[in-house]
Amino acid sequence: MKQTQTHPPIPWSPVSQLAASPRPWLGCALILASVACMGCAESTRTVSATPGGSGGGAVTPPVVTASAADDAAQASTPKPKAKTPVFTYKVVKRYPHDRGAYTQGLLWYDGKLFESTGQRGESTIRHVDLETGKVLKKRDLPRQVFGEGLAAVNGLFYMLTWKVGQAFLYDTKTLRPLSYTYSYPGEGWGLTTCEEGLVMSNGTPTIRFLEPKGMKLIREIQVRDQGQLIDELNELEWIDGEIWANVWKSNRVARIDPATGKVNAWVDMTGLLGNERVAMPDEEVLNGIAYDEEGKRLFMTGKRWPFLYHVELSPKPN
Ligand SMILES: [Ca+2]
Repeated sequence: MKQTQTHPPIPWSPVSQLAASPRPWLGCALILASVACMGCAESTRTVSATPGGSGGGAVTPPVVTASAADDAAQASTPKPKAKTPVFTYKVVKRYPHDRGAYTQGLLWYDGKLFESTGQRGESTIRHVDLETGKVLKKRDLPRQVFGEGLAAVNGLFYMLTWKVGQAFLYDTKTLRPLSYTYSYPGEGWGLTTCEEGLVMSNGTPTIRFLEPKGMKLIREIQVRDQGQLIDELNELEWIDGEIWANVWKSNRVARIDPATGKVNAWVDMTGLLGNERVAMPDEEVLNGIAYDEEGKRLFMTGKRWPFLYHVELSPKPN
């Protein structure tokens, strides 16, 4: 843990005693002298501002109350950082999910559920029936490609790949692949959209904003919680003006300010899978966030999980 920085003593402690003395003028003079020495214009203004005071005429002794002095003292004392809020969840409904689906992207689009899956030789983009979990339509990616995140913009699905630096494009109505791909530098992990265009993670604390056409970089942010970089951001979802991101191999979802990269809150999804088993618990982790904006439904699942969950969040008690 970091040590709390100790500030040098400041001449505020006598203030409340002086203010409580029967000679407020003396207290005030000393206070003003102290303030002037500190060069603290804001505190000076606070102490000398007397309700009803004016700039001319007879000078009314400023009144320094204990509470005003306390306020000033508090203003100059470093406050402990507020903890990042944490949300917990309840399951509204559980739906079947294809245990063969190594989920990399989850998306509610045009009233339907879409999913992208990974692993070489198993990577697909698929339209899934929410109620039954059945795959209604799917396209296989080339066998050598490891599929990653999925998003839709301007009538096209964009599907990332892990290490080949190519995004595959599909018609959103037919899932027919386009004849070209877009290139991007580095690895591809999660993908979502916002008004600016595409929002992409790459397994680091960096989130990039990209133009849909050609996937050119617009800007990027570094994601931090309490100043600490948050690594291995994975599946993404844009929800009500925030970027939500799975942290890989954890049950945590970060809710991120898209302007600054600050983590506004955490969502703790511990226990979502319940007593259900996966073959490889270290690999087959929470990784799938989709939001039905119209129905205000939040869906989450994981890699090769037997279920997909409609969940509702609430602040976690301390
Ligand atoms: Ca998503």
